[in-house]
Amino acid sequence: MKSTLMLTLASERDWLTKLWLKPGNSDLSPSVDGLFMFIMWVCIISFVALMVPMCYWAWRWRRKPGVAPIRTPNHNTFLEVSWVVGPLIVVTFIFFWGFYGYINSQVAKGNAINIDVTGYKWNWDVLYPNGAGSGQTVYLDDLLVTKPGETQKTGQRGNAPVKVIVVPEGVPVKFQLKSKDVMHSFYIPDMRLKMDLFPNRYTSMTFTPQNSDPALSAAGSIGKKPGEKGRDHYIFCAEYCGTSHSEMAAILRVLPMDEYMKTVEEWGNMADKLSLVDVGKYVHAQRCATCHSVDGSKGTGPSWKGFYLQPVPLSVDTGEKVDFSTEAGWNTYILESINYPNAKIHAGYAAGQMPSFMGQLKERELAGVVAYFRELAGKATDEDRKTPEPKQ
Ligand code: HEC
Ligand SMILES: [Cu+2]
Repeated sequence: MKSTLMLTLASERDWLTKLWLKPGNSDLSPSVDGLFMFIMWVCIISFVALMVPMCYWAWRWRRKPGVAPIRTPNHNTFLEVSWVVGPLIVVTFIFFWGFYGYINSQVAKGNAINIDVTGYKWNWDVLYPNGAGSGQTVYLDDLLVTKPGETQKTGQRGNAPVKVIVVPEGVPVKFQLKSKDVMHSFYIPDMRLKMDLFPNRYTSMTFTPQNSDPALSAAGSIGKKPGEKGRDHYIFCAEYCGTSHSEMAAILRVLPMDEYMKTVEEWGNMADKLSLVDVGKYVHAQRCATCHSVDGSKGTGPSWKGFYLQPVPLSVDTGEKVDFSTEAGWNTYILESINYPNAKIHAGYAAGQMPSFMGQLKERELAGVVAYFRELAGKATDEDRKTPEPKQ
């Protein structure tokens, strides 16, 4: 009965609903929108029911010359019981409706696809079940489609491009959320979902994306090449997390299931399609850029620019002789730093900051990182820059 009522309330989409809410795109939207509008109507009705009699009575019983003031009654059991019990019934109803929606956004269906999201200052990392990360970045508002088939460049909003996160239409997905540093909040207004991310703690959200038709895309067709499929939605960070908080956005793209599979597979095999230097750049952008700059500036970790083939000052003398003047010596040092970051510590940097990436990078990605180090030192070879032949 309750769900029929919610559906009716939400599917009406009267002018008042449209004023507050853009059309929802997940299985949760009818319940959330219905509850929102229910509370809205409770507010409107109680406002009118209280304010109109109040104004009328203030006028009706106003002080008149020659009329003695009437003593105010100080007790009315019927009234007192009804303004306690009446609202209690309404808020209890609201509680269970909200709880029902909350549980639906928390308990994932058995066949849900698990997507790992890590927030950090100031971007989102995604990890798909096949190990792929997001393989596409776009500028917000880069392209706006005016009429079908016609695109108009509108310039860029924001300094940094944001990642595209794809999800399949009609299949439940579960985002598993955590943070690397401070609190963030993963907010997808079109899916009616928002959940905080914490360091050292997992939170999650689950929903079934609906409708991959790009025509009604709430976020426009951001950075899409003509013919690219899917419907785009904004993702924001909704917890003030520092300097570039306002640029901590992403795009959620709902694709038909087969397109989704193709895209995630392609992103997983990214390393086989790019030159070694580009693989290194890609790995850096996806997983290392928060701590390692490539312009020589000091971050949480040392910059990757300018150190290759230079001696690295180590804070503890392990007694081991490292020959930093040869490529072999440096490449060994890079690989060791990725697998065992605490084996040797670059002087001036803290131990225990860099997580080990052991087993997380493929061989070609490791070679790519080394090639990128060479590139940043102006020592990349033709082999490093060569795009591999497509495999048949
Ligand atoms: C959370 C921050 C952080 C992330 C993310 C990170 N690193 Fe580091 N990295 C550090 C710190 C701090 C040091 C210096 C201390 C040390 O030697 O462990 C370092 C040192 C290194 C060094 C040694 C360089 C030198 O000049 O001594 C290499 C190579 C390296 N990291 C590679 C990587 C790669 C590759 C990735 C991404 C796959 C990565 N790091 C991700 C923090 C990070
Ligand atoms: Cu944030």
